[in-house]
Amino acid sequence: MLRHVKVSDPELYGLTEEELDRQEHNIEMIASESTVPPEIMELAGSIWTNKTLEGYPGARFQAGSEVADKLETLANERAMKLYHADHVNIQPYSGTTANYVVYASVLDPGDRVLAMRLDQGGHLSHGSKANWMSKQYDFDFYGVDLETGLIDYDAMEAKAKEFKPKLIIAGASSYPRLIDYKRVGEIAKEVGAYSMVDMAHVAGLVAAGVIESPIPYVDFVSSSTTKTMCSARSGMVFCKKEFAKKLDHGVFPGSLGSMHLTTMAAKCWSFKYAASDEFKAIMKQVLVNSKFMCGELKKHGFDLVCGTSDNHLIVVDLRSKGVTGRTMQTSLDKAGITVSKQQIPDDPASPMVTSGIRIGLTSITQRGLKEPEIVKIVDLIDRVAADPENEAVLAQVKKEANAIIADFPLYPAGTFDD
Ligand code: DSN
Repeated sequence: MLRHVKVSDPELYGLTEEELDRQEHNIEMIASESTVPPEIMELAGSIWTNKTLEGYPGARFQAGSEVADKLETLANERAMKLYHADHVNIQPYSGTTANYVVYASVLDPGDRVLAMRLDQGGHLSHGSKANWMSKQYDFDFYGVDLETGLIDYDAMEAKAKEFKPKLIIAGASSYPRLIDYKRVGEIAKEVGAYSMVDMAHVAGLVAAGVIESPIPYVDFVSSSTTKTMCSARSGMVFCKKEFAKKLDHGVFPGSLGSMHLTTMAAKCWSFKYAASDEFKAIMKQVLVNSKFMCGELKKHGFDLVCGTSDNHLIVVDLRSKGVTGRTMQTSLDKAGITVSKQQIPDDPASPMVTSGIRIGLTSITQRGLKEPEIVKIVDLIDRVAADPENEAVLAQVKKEANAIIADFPLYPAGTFDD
């Protein structure tokens, strides 16, 4: 790997090797992560990076675009076929950028937008006060029923009628259940709003057909292509045919500049791979592993937000264990298990401390871990929760965590040999 960098910049080469080693030896369960196939790294670092390009196939601002035109056209065709969509724009650079371009396409400054609360599972770019979008548009929020943890669609509808938004956004960063996209689309129609789903976390599950797609039910669907899609660090937006021109204009020249042909090529590869039996089997197993881990966590006395999971992620409410999300994140990390701290609905702790953790199953499923390994991992998580500051416990757990993952290499031997 990196044979030229190895010679010209040994320091940076060393850091990259160190990160490979970290990923190889840790049980990675950050819900927004996955392990990209080597083809993604090849394409994301390929000669496409030399080409500057703006506009759309057949209408470019730079010469020498004929091959890139073929690439973007092929990628668009594959994406639309994979997701059964009328239209796609794959120029956005990330999931967050994909959200911004939808806003740029349909909103004017000061327009009202209704989105899910960040502290109950939403996303920063859906109008959080901390995000600059909150200064451009007038956001209000819906949330979950605090008893069940489930999105309260009746409250969403009532708020939509009262607030009269121009856009309603669904989709979340930390919501372990399925979202009723049909209902979201209906509520938006009822109040004359555009509807949008940010499917970043579940795009791979949707591509594989193991959970329902939002695409038939709403006007715009934005997404990143990392997370369950297991592709390059990039984004994409789908829309109904009637909004195609609006979206394309909102992307370029509306808000973005030259596209990244490297990640476009990588996404193009993924749109083919995601239709394969291999990818579908992985996504199916992600759901099996997630549900199974929920059962194991409950057996060990952990409370789960929403009671279970229907997707790739689990949110654990740690209050009954008397440990914070921040402590668990730090202690598990020391013990070779990587998760993220997570606010739970109505969290008494601050966002930096939190009362929960979020666990994602994609990466470990890609590596081949199944139920027997999950039994062991949950036992390790429980031992850390019981004694999170005990360095001897953490060292022993780390040894066992490393032993579990050692049988499931991140990449097959020889993948990065020259
Ligand atoms: N929103 C962040 C997450 O879900 O972890 C990054 O995509």
